[in-house]
Order: sequence, then structure tokens, then C-alpha cells
Amino acid sequence: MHLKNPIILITRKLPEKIEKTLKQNFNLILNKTDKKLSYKDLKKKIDNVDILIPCVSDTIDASIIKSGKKLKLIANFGNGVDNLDLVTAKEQNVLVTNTPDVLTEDTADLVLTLILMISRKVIDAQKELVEGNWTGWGPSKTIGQRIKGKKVGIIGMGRIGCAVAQRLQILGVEIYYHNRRRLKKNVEKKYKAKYFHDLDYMIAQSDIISIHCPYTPETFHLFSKKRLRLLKKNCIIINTSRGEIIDEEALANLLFQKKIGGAGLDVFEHEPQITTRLLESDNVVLLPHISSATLESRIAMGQRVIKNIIAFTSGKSPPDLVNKPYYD
Ligand code: 8YV
Repeated sequence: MHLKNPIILITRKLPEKIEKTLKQNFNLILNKTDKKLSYKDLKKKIDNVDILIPCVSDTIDASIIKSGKKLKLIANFGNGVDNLDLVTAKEQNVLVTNTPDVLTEDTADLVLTLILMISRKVIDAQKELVEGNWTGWGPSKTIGQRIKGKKVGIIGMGRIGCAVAQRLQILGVEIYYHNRRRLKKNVEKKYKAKYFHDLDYMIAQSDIISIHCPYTPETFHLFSKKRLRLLKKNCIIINTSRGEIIDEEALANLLFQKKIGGAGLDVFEHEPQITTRLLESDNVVLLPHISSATLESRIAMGQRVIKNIIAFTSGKSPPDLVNKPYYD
């Protein structure tokens, strides 16, 4: 189906270059202030829209989708699609696309940053200095953990998990992984990664854990209060995937009581709210969901969105289709 002069709603401010390209080809409803649209506003604005470009900060539920009477495509600006009701989209014959691949490397870089920062207590060390408490070098000050030789458990060995494993190799760690499906032998060999079918067994052996699975009903609180208790006393846990995968309150309590080594979190269960106890713990690095926040990633994500829209409006199948229509 060719779609002529579609109206496109972009919920947030995208890179100038991307908005400019879209403007040359389509009728846009922009969000110049970048302020998150309220649920009510979004519902009203979507009424006459053919294509929606939402972000992770927008909850596109059944009611919003059904309010888009002309809605035909949701071209998500992001990889994860847990913010979208895929079932309703499919029922309403609304196609959904995402932006895979283009944010893999930047996300993996941030994982490495978090591992290094926490292992070497970079934040605590800097705090001592900037707060004027540094009295000079001391042999037992700000003692971190050596990374070499540690066991790193990766949960979800997809694109990002593999990119993390690749980077970890130069640090001389042992790489463990747990995945829905075991990787092919040659891929395991490439990343020197050892497969563990039993997640509990793997995490109980790991010194560092990094989460890279998508958020689905099955992975909600995958790290439950009970499972978190299996973590080693010095274990560092990294989450750049989705906050809902960890029981944040249970994790915050463990960190606060120093029952685990630390945490590097770029995502939270109730963004932008953060469990107070996390803020009160000193063995954490907490970031405001910036894993893919580089200009290069953002532009590439936008270009991916444009590619999907152009394919769709010219009657072709968009390359990054997440849900297939019933009539396929
Ligand atoms: C993006 C992300 O910044 O793509 C994802 O799944 O979590 C982020 O890195 C976000 O989705 C943009 O909407």
C-alpha cells in the first residue's frame, strides 16, 4: 500500500538533521520543547496521525493505539519495544518497527565504563577529592577490585551481549553467559564464552553480572529478591537493559547493607523515579538512561526510523519490522 502525504507525529525532539530530512518528505507534528507529552495530550494528538515516532519515555498502550484512528505504523525511535502494546498493534493492523544494531557499540562501551568505574571506585575516589577531604596518598585508601581473572556472567547473548563479551576479552576475564538458546560452537569460541543453562548456578559463580535481555513478561523481576540473594558478597551487577528486570527495592537494600560489591545502573524500574536507598548507597554508579546517548547513535537511530518509514510509505516491507500484520 502506497501512503501519500502521511501525517507523522514525533513525540520528542530528534536530532536536527533527522527532523530536517523528515520535514522535506512528510507532514510533521513536532515537539519543539522536547517536554514529554502527557498521556492525555498524546491521546489527543494521535487522532489524525498516520505514523507515530515514539521513544522509550512514551507508553503506547492499547488505548493510545486505538485512539489513532488512522494509525498505520509505529516507527519506534529505539531498540526496545517494551513501551509498546504489540498485541493491540497487531490486532489493529498497525505495523511496528524499531532501530536495532545502531546502538549496540555505544551501549557496550557504557557497560565497560560502568564495570571499570565500580571496580576501581572511581566515584568514591573523586568524591573524596572534590569534597576537599583528600589529605594525600595512602596505602589503604579507596581500594577497589582487580578485574583481570574475574568471572563475568552475561545474561542475554544477543547483539549487545556479544559486543560486551568482545570488549571484555582484552580485560582478561572469564566470560560466562546464559541465553534462551545456546550459541553455535564457533560463536562461543569467538567470544571465549562458556554457556550456563542454569542461571542461578551461573550468577552464584560470577564476580560481575551484566544484563542484556529484553524486558518481557517473562523477564520481569528476573532478578527477584530471592535470586539476588545468590549473588557473591563482592559481586557487581550492571544493568543497561530495562529496570523492570531487577527488583529495584531488593537490590537497593542489598547495596545499602553492603551485601554485594556494587551496581552500575543506567535503567530503573520506575523511570524517572529512583529508589531512595540506591541514592543513599555509596557503591553505585547511577546514570539517567544514557547508554545510547551519542550523537552518532542518535543520528543512526533516526536514519533507521526514516528508512522504515520510506519503505512503508512506498508500499514495501519496512526492514526493521517487529510485528508482522495478520494479512502477511
Ligand atoms: C534508547 C534504549 O535511547 O533503544 C533502546 O532500547 O533503551 C535506549 O538506549 C531509547 O530507546 C530511545 O527511545
